[in-house]
Amino acid sequence: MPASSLNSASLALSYGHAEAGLVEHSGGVTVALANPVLDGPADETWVRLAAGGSRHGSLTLWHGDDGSRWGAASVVVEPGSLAAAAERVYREIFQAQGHLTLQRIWNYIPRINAPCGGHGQDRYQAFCGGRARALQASGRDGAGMPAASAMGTPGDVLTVLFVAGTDPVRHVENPRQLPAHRYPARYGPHPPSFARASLVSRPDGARRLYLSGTASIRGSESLHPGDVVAQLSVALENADLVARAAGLTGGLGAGGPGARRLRLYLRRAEDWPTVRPMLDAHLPRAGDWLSVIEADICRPELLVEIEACVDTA
Ligand code: 3EB
Repeated sequence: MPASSLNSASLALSYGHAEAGLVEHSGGVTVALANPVLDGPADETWVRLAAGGSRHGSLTLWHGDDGSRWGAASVVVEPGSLAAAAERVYREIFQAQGHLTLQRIWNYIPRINAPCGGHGQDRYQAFCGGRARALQASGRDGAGMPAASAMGTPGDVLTVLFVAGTDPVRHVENPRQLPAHRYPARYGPHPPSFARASLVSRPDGARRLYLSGTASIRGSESLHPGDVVAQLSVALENADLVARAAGLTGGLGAGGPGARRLRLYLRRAEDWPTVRPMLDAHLPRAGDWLSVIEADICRPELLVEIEACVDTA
């Protein structure tokens, strides 16, 4: 293949599709999700690919042209097998990871709030159980995991996207939230495992902050059930605290124009006009990239979650 067409191949996370799946095409690969787009771009291009994908079990793996490694699974979950599907995907991620460091993981969990297994558990908790078993099987504890998001998605497909690399990564916590792997058992028998953010340092001194899905949680408790405006305010505060804890002076506002990409997830599409003025007030800069996606949040009382990627020189 001529270098020019290799250079144009890219990996994008893309919302608003009739069906979820990995779509390889002449322009690269699209990780397609069925969540509706409420505003802003439907696609987020993450990296230019240096080569075509290779298979590893349920994963497809790619090399980014910047040395990063990307992998994705998009698997149909048969009834009753969400935990097993999550365990399989995570076991394969840990195998594929080799000597690389995980930087960021996105999880899209079909019908995330639906009951599961009849012991008062829901599907998010089942997903956490499968992920916990894979962690245990690979001899890890939850403490070393990178930034992540775990969102609901319509249909029956579990989608997991991750990026790993050789650059140094510092995982960051929020001083006002309990680390997720230490959540008490009332949020589920197997706590989630992710860092609030992961800061990647490039050889040229540039840094990238991957900010996890961030909700209205303090300590381990959900604040302001049912109040989307108050929830967004806490989520934005949390995001800012984490960005500052990562050393970004200026918090979530760090970096020059175009340095920040932000995604807002809303459980209820009708809340977008309500919260839009708040976001406009928090994102006053030209060049800010904002995508608004309809998605269920992992706890039923939560209505909004934000995630971000901030590049600084
Ligand atoms: C929270 O703070 C909200 O299970 O990987 C955010 C990011 C959330 C990642 C995960 C869950 C996850 O607990 C939920």
